[in-house]
Amino acid sequence: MADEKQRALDGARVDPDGSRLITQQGVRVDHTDDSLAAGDRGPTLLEDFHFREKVTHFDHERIPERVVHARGAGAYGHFTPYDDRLARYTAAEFLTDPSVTTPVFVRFSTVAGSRGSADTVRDVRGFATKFYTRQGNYDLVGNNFPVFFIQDGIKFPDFVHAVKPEPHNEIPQAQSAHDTFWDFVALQPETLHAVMWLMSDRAIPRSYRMMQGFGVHTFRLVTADGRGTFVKFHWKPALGTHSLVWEECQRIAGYDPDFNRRDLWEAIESGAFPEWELGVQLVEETDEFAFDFDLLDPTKIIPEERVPVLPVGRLVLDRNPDNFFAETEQVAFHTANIVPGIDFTNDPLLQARNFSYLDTQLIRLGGPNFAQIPVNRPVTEVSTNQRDGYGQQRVHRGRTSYTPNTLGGGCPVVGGDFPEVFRHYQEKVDGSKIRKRSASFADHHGQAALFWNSMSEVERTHIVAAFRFELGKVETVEIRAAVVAQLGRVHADLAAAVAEGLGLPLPDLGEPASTQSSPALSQLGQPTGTIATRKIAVLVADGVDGEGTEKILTALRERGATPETLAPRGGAVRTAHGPDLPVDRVVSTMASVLYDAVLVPCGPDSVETLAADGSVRHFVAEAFRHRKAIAAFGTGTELLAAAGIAVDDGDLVVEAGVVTTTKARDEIPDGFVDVFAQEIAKHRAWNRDTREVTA
Ligand code: HDD
Repeated sequence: MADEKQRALDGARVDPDGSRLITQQGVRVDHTDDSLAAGDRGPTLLEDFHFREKVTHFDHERIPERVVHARGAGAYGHFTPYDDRLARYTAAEFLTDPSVTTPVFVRFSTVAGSRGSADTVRDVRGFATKFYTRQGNYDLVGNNFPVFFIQDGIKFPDFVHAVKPEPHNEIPQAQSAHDTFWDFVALQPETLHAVMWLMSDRAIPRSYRMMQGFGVHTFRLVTADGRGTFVKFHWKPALGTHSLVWEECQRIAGYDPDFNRRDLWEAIESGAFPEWELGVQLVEETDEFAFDFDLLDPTKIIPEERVPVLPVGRLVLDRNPDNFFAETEQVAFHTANIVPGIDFTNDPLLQARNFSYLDTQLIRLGGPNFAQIPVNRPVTEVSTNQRDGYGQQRVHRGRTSYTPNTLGGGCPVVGGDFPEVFRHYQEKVDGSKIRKRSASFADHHGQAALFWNSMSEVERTHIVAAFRFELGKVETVEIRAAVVAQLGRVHADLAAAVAEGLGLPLPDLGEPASTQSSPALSQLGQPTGTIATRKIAVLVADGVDGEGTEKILTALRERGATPETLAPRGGAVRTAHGPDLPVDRVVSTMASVLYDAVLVPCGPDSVETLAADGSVRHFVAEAFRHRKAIAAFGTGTELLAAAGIAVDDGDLVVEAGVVTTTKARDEIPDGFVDVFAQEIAKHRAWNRDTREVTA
């Protein structure tokens, strides 16, 4: 859909069709493979302007990567509010007028790794949205965790230096599993709540399309008559919130380091547009002190059971960028980009961010004119007295660039009424200048315990395993012990389990820091029932039951899934009875970790070939160990047996995510695909016992 933003971008888009080689100065050249030299084997001449232009441009093609969130992927889309239910709270048109669809650009990212690092590392994911509203650009620069690691932005350089690669040898890349990070955690217990999220499955999302987003801070909505309401923003993915398992992440980092980036790109290219629902938690100003934590403390959530999330609108991403650098790399988000109807609070982390984002763009994008870069331009008019600076693209006419003036007719004209113009929320502020954390920010363990209490058994097992993995990589034993001591102040069960795995003595164990829980924090209780865009590996070889396979492929595609046939070699496989079946992938180039589920069709010859190949048996066994849905029909079950997976014979047998039938061809029972789809939609068969099967 060509919205206002896309139409504006059209002016900047350049297509290569039929164009000739012309230099930046507009001169046509006929040769670009050899430099101008003095003689056959002589030196290159300085006057070779074409050579110099080409190489100079190349020499300057890199800009500094983002100091955090360097690796990311972005897409365009649009946001539409469901109705005017927020009109009572805000003057922001894009949140309250259902007839207005606002173009957006969203960039997802990891935090710690460099631009070239792998996607599937254990990390926070950025979820930054630029709304090109008719009242100006609004940036909601959030993460997939609702809490942050520190309470005051003055600690941000310390926190980032601790989590980034260590400065002496730049190791490790994109990992929190090293001494400096955990040293910081042990000494700075305000990190603990976010660390719980980091050790949980939230830190390893299956897809950007399957993760929640949060504005994190408490912001303010402001009505036309200046009334404020506290607000927290939530994004909920239509496909549900799902994660990888840790072993998969490590393997995918090798098989496909672009796993999440590719997934987003391919989904949009295929027309399966990712969607999120925007929700808000609203708190009246009069209830500012109604909680046992401070609303200004970014290490705290407001439990959804306490203040429900009100759904207000829908975000759809439907267009990939044309050029990664021009758009995804040059997009510049800034928490201080707000529009009438939205305002800040005194959250000290937010206040620091309001300085940092503008500052960082100046070095990253080379000067004060980065808002003129096409992806950053608002869809509204821009009219300022700002002139000059690196990269100035506009030709400002006239004599005046100051206010007030008479020579320029008084332009640009100031004035107007809120919400036509932005006006700051008139918060009363009164206090002494002090450098001191508010006592209301003092509890660092309560919500870490709340998070632990809210997890299912499986999720807790993953958290303990993550702590053991990460702390196991820490070389300084005292740091391991200091972190475990902090965990002892969160919850005895957690600390004991981590200590046991590390072979450390039990720290002092008191009462849990909280006995409360918030079921909404658990990912597992929230299945969505859809298998749309799920990738299913279909293992085939010559002699496969083509008829049965086609029938199931069709049924899976009808449900929106993406089945791919994998065979020992490319091209097509001969089927037992009908036409050849095209092969999508050669099995040796792929791994089960790149798929959500596995299907093994019938075919005695096909299965014999596959079962004789150790890497194929490994493929199936690994999918089993990662608790993915697996289905087999007819003799396909023999490959499961060869991989060590025991199945009972029957017309339709379902056992902990393994769906089988002895039938093949047109006798495959109708319910087979339904049941397989149900198992895939559950994301994993958490009740599966995987101990007997090694991959
Ligand atoms: Fe930040 C980038 C999210 C705290 C300073 N941050 C950045 C991005 C996201 C976040 C998603 C990537 C934007 C993009 O895709 O271009 N940051 C957060 C969240 C925070 C947070 C949710 C806490 C609630 N950040 C934070 C603090 C500071 C910064 C406290 C500094 C005091 N963040 C930056 C930055 C970055 C950035 C250095 C790097 C690149 C950029 O801004 O454009 O200014």
